[in-house]
Amino acid sequence: MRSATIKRETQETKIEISLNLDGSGQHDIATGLGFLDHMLTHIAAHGLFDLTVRATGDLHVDAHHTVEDVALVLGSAFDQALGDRKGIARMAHAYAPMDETLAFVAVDFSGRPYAVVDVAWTAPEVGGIPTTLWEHFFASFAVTARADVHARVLYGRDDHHKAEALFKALARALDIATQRDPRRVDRVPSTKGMI
Ligand SMILES: [Mn+2]
Repeated sequence: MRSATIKRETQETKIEISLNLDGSGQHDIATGLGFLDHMLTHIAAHGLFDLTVRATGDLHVDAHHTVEDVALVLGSAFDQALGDRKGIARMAHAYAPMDETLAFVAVDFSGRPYAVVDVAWTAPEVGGIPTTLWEHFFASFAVTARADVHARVLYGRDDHHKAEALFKALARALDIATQRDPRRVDRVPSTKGMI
């Protein structure tokens, strides 16, 4: 089973995430932030991952710690579920349109954490969450997933659409990158022989 359950508790947040890479898109997500739930649901539904997320964060402060820590734990879940990364496609990219918006995400489960996020937001907030936090979400995810993640909104007007298209593109890219390619058998997909 390529799956993982990760619990993380700090004085700021308490988070538990279960992920099955070879799922069917079943999801049960509650973070206390409706818009974050909406985005994580897209990862499950469009990545065909089974995903359970429970988060209790210091929302009386703001959304920052909850968004950040959910991203960190989600990245850890991908890292753990992928194990030694043998046989996976490793690199993938996807475009996702949503009405007037077009988003692009490329991922590489390279073992080398890096994130580049290029989005021109229209407003300072979307769904009660500062739009700048989405860049932080992708960066935090990249660190613990030990992946290179490039995310870009090519154009669009509506910030809800921009965020949603980004997460749909992330989901599709993660699905393809984490799939096993039978031609690789059990080889690590790196000329170094390890990731
Ligand atoms: Mn929506």
